[in-house]
Amino acid sequence: MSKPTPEDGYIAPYTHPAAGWGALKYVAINLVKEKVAGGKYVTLFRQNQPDGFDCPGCAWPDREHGSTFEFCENGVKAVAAEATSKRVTPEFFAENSVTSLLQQTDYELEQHGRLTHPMVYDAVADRYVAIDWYEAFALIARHLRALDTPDQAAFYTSGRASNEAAFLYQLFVRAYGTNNFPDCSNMCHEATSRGMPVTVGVGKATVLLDDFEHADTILIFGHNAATNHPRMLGELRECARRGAMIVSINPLRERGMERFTSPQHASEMITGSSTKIASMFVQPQLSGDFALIKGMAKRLVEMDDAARERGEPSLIDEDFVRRHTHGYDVFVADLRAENWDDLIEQSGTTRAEIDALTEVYARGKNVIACWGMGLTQHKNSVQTIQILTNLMMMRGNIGRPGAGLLPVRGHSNVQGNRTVGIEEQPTEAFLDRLEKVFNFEPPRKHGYDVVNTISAMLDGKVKVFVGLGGNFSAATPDTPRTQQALRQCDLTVHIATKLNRSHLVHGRDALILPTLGRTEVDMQNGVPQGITVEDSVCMVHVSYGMNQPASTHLLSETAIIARMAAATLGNRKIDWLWYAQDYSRIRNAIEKVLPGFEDYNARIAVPGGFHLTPPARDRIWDTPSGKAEFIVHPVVKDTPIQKLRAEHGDKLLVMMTTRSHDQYNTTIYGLNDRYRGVFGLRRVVFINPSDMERLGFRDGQHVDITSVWADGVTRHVEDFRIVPYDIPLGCIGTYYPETNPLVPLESTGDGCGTPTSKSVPVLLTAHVAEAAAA
Ligand SMILES: Nc1nc2c(c(=O)[nH]1)N[C@H]1C(S)=C(S)[C@@H](COP(=O)(O)OP(=O)(O)OC[C@H]3O[C@@H](n4cnc5c(=O)[nH]c(N)nc54)[C@H](O)[C@@H]3O)O[C@H]1N2
Ligand SMILES: Nc1nc2c(c(=O)[nH]1)N[C@H]1C(S)=C(S)[C@@H](COP(=O)(O)OP(=O)(O)OC[C@H]3O[C@@H](n4cnc5c(=O)[nH]c(N)nc54)[C@H](O)[C@@H]3O)O[C@H]1N2
Ligand SMILES: [Mo]
Repeated sequence: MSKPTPEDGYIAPYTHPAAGWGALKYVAINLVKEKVAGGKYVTLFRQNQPDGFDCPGCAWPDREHGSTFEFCENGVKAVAAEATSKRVTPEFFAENSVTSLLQQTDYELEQHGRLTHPMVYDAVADRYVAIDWYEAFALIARHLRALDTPDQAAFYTSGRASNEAAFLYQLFVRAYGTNNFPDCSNMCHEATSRGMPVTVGVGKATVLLDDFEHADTILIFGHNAATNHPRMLGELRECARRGAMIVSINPLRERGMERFTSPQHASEMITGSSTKIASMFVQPQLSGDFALIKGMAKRLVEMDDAARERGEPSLIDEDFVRRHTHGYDVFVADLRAENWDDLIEQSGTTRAEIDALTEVYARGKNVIACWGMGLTQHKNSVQTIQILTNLMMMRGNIGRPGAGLLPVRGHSNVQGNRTVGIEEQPTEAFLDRLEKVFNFEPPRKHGYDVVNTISAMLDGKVKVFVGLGGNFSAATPDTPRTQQALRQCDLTVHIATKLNRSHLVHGRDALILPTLGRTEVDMQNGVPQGITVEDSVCMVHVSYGMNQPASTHLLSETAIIARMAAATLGNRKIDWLWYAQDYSRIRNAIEKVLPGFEDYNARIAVPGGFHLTPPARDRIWDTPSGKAEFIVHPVVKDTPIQKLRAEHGDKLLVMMTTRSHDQYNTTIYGLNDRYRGVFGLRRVVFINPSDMERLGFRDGQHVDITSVWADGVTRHVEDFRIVPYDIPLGCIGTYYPETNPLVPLESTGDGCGTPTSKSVPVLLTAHVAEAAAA
C-alpha cells in the first residue's frame, strides 16, 4: 500500500489537550471556509449571552454571568454553518437534478449553503423548481384533506425548533387529528424519558449548573463532552481543580476527558498548560453498563454489610430510603442473589474495577451522574437508566445540593419540544388541558414514533410526511428501507435551513420550505421576535436572532406552521395567523396549558430565564406510589446478540455508531475527528488490535461490514478503513450516519423504541476490491 496522503486521509494520534489553541485554529479555518462575512463575526460572540441568541449547537446550559464569553469550537461551527454566505438558489436547482445531487456525499450537500426559496419537486424535469408560499401551503392542505384519516400523516420534529414553533405545531397536528409525532428524541434520550419517570417521577435533570460547585464526585457515562458539549469541559475543569473525582465510564478513553486547555483562561492558553479532567477511566464493553452498575449496587451492599459489622455508619442513606423510596428490600434481595460472574462477564470489566468504582462512589458525599448516547441507544437502555437512578437513590444522591441526575441532552431545544407537547404518547392530563383551553377534542389514541412511522410508511399506512427540521432519511436506522418508505409517500415536506439528503429522497409530491435559523432576526409585524428554549438543566430562556436572514423569501418556522395550519384547517376555530404575529401570544397559550409556565412572558425577561423545577429536585416523587421506586431487573443472558454470538462465534463483533468531532448529527462540517486522531476520513472502523490480528486484518486495510439480524434482510456497507484503537475486545466503532444502513429497524430498546444504534451485531470481511486484488 502506498503511503497515505492527506487527500486520502490519515491517522495520527492526537497528543494535545482538548480545546486550547487547536480549537481556535479550527474556528478560524471554519469561518474562512463558510465565507462568513466580517460583520457576522460579532454574532459569534453573542451566543449564550444574556441579550444574544441561544447557541443552536448543543443543549448544555449557560452560565448566567455574561462577563465571560463561553468559547466553544463546535458552537462556532454550528453558528458559522448557519451564517455561511453560500446559497442554494432556484438557479442551483435548475443546474442540478435530484438524481445528480443524490450522488453527492452528505458533506458535499452541506457545503452548498442556505436554502433561499420555497421549492416544489417537478417529476418531469427531475428538479426542484420555485413555488410561491401560497401555492406550497395549498398543496399541503390538499394532501392532508384528501387522506382517509389524519393518522395517515406523520409530523416529525428535530430538536432545534423553539418552544413557540413546537407548541403551535403540536396544536395544529392535534387539531388536524393525530398524535403521530415521530421526533429526534425517539432516537436520542427516549430511554431517559421513559425510564426515569418510573423511578423518580420525572424524565429530566435534577441538577442545576450550580450543583457542580458542590459536587465532589462526577460519574460520566457514555458521553463525549469535548466534541458534543464542549462547554461542559469548562464546568468539569473547575470541578477537577477543586479536587473533585471525575470518572469516565466509556468503552473509549475520550481525549476531552483526559486533559483540557481552557480557552476562557488566558494563562492556560499562553503557558500551554492544561487541566487533567478525569482521574479514573473504566471501559465497559458496549451495553455493559447495566451489569457494571448493578455490580456497583451489589458491591455497595457488601461494603455496607462490612461497615456495619465493624460498627461503622451505614453506607446507605437509610433516612432517604425510608422516607422517600419504595421497594428497597426487594431490590437488595435481588442484588444479594445476583451472580458476580454474570455481572463481570456482561459488563466487560473486572471485579477489581467494579470494586474500585464503587469505592469512589461510596466515598463521594455529593455525586452527580451524567449520561449521553452511550447509555441510551441499546436494547437494555431503559433498564440501565433505572438501575443508575437506583444506585444514586441508595445514597440519597438526588434532590440535594451538589448531587443528582443529569441526562445530557442533544439538540439545543429537544427537551423543550417534549415539554410543550411533541410526544406521540401524550398524557391524558395534557390533552384535557389542550381541550379546555382550545375547545376542540384532541385525538386520544397514541401515535407513531420514528420506528413505527417508518414501518407504517412501508405498509402504506402513512402517506404524508412533514419534517420540522432534521434529516429523517439519514438520521434514522435501516437507511435503504427508510428511503423506500419515504419514496412511497404521496407527499414529503421539509422545513429546513440547509439542503440535506432527506430533501432528495422524496415522495411523489415534495416541498422544501426554507426557514430562518436561530441566529437570524425574526421580524413579525415590524417587531423582532424572541423565541424560548429549555436547556439540559431545565432552564427556560429567551433567544433573539441578530443576523440578517439568509434570503428575503424565508419565513420563520412559526409562520410556516401557522400558514400550513390556516390553509388546512381554516382560521376560524383557532386564529393561527394571529398567534404567528406575536410570539408572546403563543407563550400565553403555553402558560394556560402547561404547569410551571406561570408568568411566562415576564419571567423570560429576566436574564437567564427561569427554572422548570422538576419535582424530584425537591424530593417530590411524581410516581403512582408517591415515592421514588427501586426496580428489579435481571441480567439478561440470552439477548439477540448473545444468541447471534452462539451462532457466529467470535467473528461476531458489536458495533457502536458515534459522532466525529466535525459533524453535527447528519450535518458533516469536515472530515476530521481530531481528538481521535482521524484526519480526512469518515469511513473508518475502530477495532481492538488483538481483534484485528485474530480476525486476520491489518492496520489500514479496507473492509466491508455486514450486520446480522434474524429477519433475512441483508444489510451491508463497503469500504471502511481499519484503525487499531483502544476499544474493548469484541467491540468496534464507526461513524453515524455512514453505518445507519446496518441498524435493523426492528432492533429497538426495550420499553423505549429507540434504535439500538450503539449495539449493532456485525461481521467484517475484506473489502471486495482488495480481496480481488490480493
Ligand atoms: N458538535 C456536536 N455536538 C452535538 C452533536 C453533534 O453531532 N455534534 N449532537 C447533539 C446530539 S443530538 C446529541 S444526542 C449529543 C450526543 O452526544 P454524545 O452522547 O456524546 O453522543 P455520541 O457521539 O454518539 O457518543 C457517545 C459516547 O458514548 C460512548 N459509548 C458508546 N457505547 C457505549 C456504551 O455501551 N457504554 C458507555 N458507557 N459508553 C458508550 C462512545 O464511546 C462516545 O464517547 O450531542 C449533541 N451535541
Ligand atoms: N446510527 C445512529 N443514528 C443516530 C444517532 C446515533 O448516535 N447513531 N443519533 C440519533 C440522535 S441522538 C439524533 S438527535 C438524531 C438527529 O436527527 P435529526 O435531528 O433529524 O438530524 P440533524 O442532522 O440534526 O438535522 C440536520 C438538518 O436540520 C436542518 N436544520 C438545521 N437547523 C435548523 C433550524 O433551525 N430549523 C429547521 N427547520 N431546520 C434546521 C438542516 O436542514 C439540517 O440539514 O439522529 C439519531 N440517529
Ligand atoms: Mo440527539
